[in-house]
Amino acid sequence: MEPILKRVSETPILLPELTSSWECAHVFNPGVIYHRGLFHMFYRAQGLDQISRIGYAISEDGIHWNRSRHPVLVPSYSYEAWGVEDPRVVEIEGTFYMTYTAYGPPQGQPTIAGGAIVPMVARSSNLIHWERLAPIVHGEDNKDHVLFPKRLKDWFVAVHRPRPWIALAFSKDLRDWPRERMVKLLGPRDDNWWDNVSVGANGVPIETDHGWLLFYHAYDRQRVYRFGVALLDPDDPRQVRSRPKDPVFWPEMAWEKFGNVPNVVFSCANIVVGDSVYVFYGGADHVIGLAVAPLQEVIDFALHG
Ligand code: BMA
Repeated sequence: MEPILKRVSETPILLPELTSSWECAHVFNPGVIYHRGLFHMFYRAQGLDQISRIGYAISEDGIHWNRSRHPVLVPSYSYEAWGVEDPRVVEIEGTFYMTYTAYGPPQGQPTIAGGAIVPMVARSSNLIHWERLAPIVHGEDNKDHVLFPKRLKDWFVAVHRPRPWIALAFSKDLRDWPRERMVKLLGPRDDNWWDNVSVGANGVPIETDHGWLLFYHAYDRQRVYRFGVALLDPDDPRQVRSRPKDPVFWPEMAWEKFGNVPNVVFSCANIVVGDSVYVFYGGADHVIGLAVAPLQEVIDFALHG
């Protein structure tokens, strides 16, 4: 089997920066937005203190990057004192939004090993200054959250992950996400070889003629992370229209198999530029890679794969 997404090169497109205290250890899991002819990348970085910050870089081609010396988002409150992680970025009605995971000392019960995570939403008018709004939920193991690029029937819609499900949440103001409106979308498939343990959304869902194209990641009992796709109903994304059995991408290169965490490709960005979808991803929680495919091929696979 061949992956549908093809790497643009045998090497990563972004590496840790050895001369920097905050990004010398790992750079991974970037969110990317294409705006007025430039790719803007927001990437998770760890340095000497092992705390995640969000770095920023720009590029004309998505391959060669100019990075900022300073991070654009750093832990600023106790609930994120251990790191701000896995940013996903979208523009809705002229405003930019970043969804990221805040990681900090447990406030009440720990929700993941050692601490608490909170799925946060922040907003910006210029991509540099980010204002925190609110988390989608509190006090549960929930992350991998990302916003749809437009309101649907007046509601902002978020994909999130109340383990082990990918679910949808709805909000009128991006601050209050009523529990009673949350619905499960898709979960691990017990009997399927690659997505049988855990699933979570990748980047912003893509609007196509056949519905919302959702990229997601999953791992199996060996903890190998891979990407798959699903199509959601164009008018009612709570309905899953198709979900192929096989993945579209998986670790193959040495820098995806070995690193900080082995056998991980993890993506927060699948953006359409021209006729192609660009999938930016972390390799082994250590470096950043890029894989591309014609959008039509991914849609065909999502429909018939
Ligand atoms: C998940 C995420 C990612 C990470 C992955 C693999 O839980 O939080 O940040 O890339 O684990 O280690």
